[in-house]
Amino acid sequence: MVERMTGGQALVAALKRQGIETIFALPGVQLDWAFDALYDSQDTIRIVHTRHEQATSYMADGYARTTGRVGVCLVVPGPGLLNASAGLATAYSCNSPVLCIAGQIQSDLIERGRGMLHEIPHQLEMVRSVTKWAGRAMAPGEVPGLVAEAFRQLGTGRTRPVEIEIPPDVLQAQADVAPADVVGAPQRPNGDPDLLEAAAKALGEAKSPIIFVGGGVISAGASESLRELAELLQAPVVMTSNGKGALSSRHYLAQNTVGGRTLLPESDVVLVAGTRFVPGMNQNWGLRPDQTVIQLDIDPEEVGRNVPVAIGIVGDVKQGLGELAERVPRHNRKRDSRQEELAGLKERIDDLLFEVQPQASFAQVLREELPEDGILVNESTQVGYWSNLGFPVYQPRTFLTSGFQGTLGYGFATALGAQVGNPDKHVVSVNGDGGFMYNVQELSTAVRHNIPLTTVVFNDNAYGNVRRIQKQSFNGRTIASDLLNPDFVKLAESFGMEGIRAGGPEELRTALQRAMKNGHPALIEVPVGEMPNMYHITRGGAVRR
Ligand SMILES: Cc1ncc(C[n+]2csc(CCOP(=O)(O)OP(=O)(O)O)c2C)c(N)n1
Ligand SMILES: [Mg+2]
Repeated sequence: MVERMTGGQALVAALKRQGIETIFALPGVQLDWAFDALYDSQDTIRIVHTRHEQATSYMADGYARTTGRVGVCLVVPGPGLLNASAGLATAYSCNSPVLCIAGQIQSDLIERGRGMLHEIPHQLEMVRSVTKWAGRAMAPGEVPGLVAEAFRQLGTGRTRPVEIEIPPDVLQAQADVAPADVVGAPQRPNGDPDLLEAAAKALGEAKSPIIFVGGGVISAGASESLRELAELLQAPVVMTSNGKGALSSRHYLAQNTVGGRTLLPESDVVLVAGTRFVPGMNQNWGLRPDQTVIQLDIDPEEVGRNVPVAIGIVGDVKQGLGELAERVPRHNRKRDSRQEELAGLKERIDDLLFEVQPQASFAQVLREELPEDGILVNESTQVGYWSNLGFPVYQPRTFLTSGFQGTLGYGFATALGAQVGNPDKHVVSVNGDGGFMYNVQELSTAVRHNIPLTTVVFNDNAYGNVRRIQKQSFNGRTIASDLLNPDFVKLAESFGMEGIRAGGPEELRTALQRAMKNGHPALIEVPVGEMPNMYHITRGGAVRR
């Protein structure tokens, strides 16, 4: 039904039609008419306002990745959008469905270079670097279609952030606006049946198949099919840190990348599903030409990008793995259970990881205190690096990383968003003192919006990772890596939040129990010394076969 409304009202109506219930936002003059429209809709759309735009996009990402629903952030143009861009880059690297709504300068002055408030040239082109699609509305009547297209993009193919922008005069202007159709279920093409059959045959006939998976299995909701296929093939499932939870860590077939390095050389057919298949910084997996690679991915550009593939299947990973599980039995060898052998390998890797102290003991306490469905949001800090490999994850969407961006400082705000999206689950944010202070101002957001997140800060008064590398590689010449910190407990208290200091793993346990019970945000500071590096393990070759 056509209705007379402002562009701002058209925006809010379109978001409501898509079922949006939460927006992470920071206002400003170009957005006044959007916020005034949101004022009237506070019973359906909750506004969580932050203290810096970077937190709006991080929170939208944390919300999106843990719920599978679209996370929305709303920011002013120019500096506001630039501030949000590290969060968009992180969401981009983690294939997260984030919708960023940005302001613009007055519509008839765009790209004139007159120096209007918050003007940056080529804003739309700039944001395309960290989104899969971006668009602009130049009249209120265009707003519903723009929002619908944004949701179509979010639900089609590989999920990645998108951006829309609306100039202030368009948000203010009144017009007769017709609603656009609601975008329905995600449109994700099915894989080619002939290729799936060829893949099923190769896997079924393989002597020692192996499966590598990443976050794509989690965003596709393909865990069940993955487990079924892996069990049929008795194939180990190697999960990247972003793919943790695709198969429960309790399963004997579930392996981390250390296990992957150990098992890959003896595998003849390698199924790569929903992962870029890149082991880490400037390394490759060291495949041999006699190993057959089958790759399944929703993104055609990803197939064969990093390794040559014998069979490349473009399609939805859930449908593809389901089809493979259905087709493999017709080709499958008789296979004995590899439980004893692979559980043994896991144990040896766990023993090796447990030698990395104190990281292992801290992470173990975190796992023991976090419920089965609790969510851990990781960071670029010593206990975090350890967790990428060693932290057991039992369910999809319960372990977040910053993906290939490795964005220091993303964690605390991302965890706040995860907690907003999962009010009934326990969420724990792991931080170093360096990374935590990137978003320290959001302590205010946690209290203001009563987001009951438990935040742990491992404090070594340093960019510890950098300092250790400097010491080891540059003969003790450390520079720009020592940090001066506030008293974190007092800082938390000054925001009106519970602050607890924990001297070691067992005190961390008690602190976590207390924090998770109180139903309010809490910060736990853990003073620590320098921790050992674990490159000898991540680089591989450390485990005997
Ligand atoms: C945006 C960004 N800037 C800089 C870095 C480089 N970097 C990686 S780890 C690190 C230090 C982390 O310090 P802290 O959070 O205290 O953790 P710690 O290593 O001390 O445990 C830095 C500066 C990065 N990864 N991302
Ligand atoms: Mg530190």
